Amino acid sequence: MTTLPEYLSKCGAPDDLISLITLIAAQATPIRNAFISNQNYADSKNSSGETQAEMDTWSDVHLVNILAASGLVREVASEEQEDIVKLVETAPYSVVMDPLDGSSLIKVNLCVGTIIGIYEGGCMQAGKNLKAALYLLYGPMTTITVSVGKGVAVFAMDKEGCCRMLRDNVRIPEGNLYGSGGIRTEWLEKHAKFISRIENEGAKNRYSGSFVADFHQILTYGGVYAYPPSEKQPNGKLRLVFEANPIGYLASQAGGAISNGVSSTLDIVPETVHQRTPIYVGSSGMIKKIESIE
Ligand code: AHM
Ligand code: MG
Repeated sequence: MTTLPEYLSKCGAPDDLISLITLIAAQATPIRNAFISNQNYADSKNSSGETQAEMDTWSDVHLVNILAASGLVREVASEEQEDIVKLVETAPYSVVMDPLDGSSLIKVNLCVGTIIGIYEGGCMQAGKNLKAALYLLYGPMTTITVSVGKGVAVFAMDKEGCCRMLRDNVRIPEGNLYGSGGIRTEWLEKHAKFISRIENEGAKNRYSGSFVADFHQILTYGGVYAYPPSEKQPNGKLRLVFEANPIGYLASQAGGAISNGVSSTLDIVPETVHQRTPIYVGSSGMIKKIESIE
């Protein structure tokens, strides 16, 4: 079975990008091993005002240290850090990351993940400029879903830590699963119309509370993951830089799409590191539907 570095090399990725991606993928083992002793919430809050889980900060510190030691990274923008972390000024790449997405699910042992985007140059670029994106999913298996702009492939980590290909040329089908965040009574009219329209067309609700895990399901079976705007949160909950952009890039590489309900979030140049955006991501037909509703 093709290994992760073999696949990246076949895609024509430069050697330093291959090293960076394989280094990040290898962190799935220490991160997974840390779950057992980091089960609780910490006393701290992140820049979005959310209480941090011990695993949020553990994985953030761990990944920043690893990226710093690699010498390949200029800047890191992390969901768990107030400001962009400056590393090696002359290094080729910058990393955007959600070190542990879905962290409220750690206590209940549901699937969580690490989301990564890699840019050439600095962090504050539109998602369409990403050179690579990947996520590590800590489910029954540890999997790595990756794109370097040549489609999407999924790897599973074996017990020696080697990432072996499970699926290549992944395409998001026009499926009928949906998961929507927010509270139904607080949904705005456009979102409520969209959900009722797709439900009437047979869409089935599946929502776990982990964006990365819910997206992985959509990537496989098709449908849409949404975190909509509301009166209280006009830009929804999720963040453009660490969550929407890497996942949106993977979705578009798999023939799907991402939108804020009006247009692609991949075209937005971020103004602030922690800015939020409404998210609709999944099968391209679903994204056309939400964008077509007034
Ligand atoms: P996190 O990055 O702090 O884990 O927050 C993002 C998470 C997503 O993984 C998930 O889809 C969403 O927040 C769940 O929010 P809610 O509890 O409002 O449904
Ligand atoms: Mg997150």
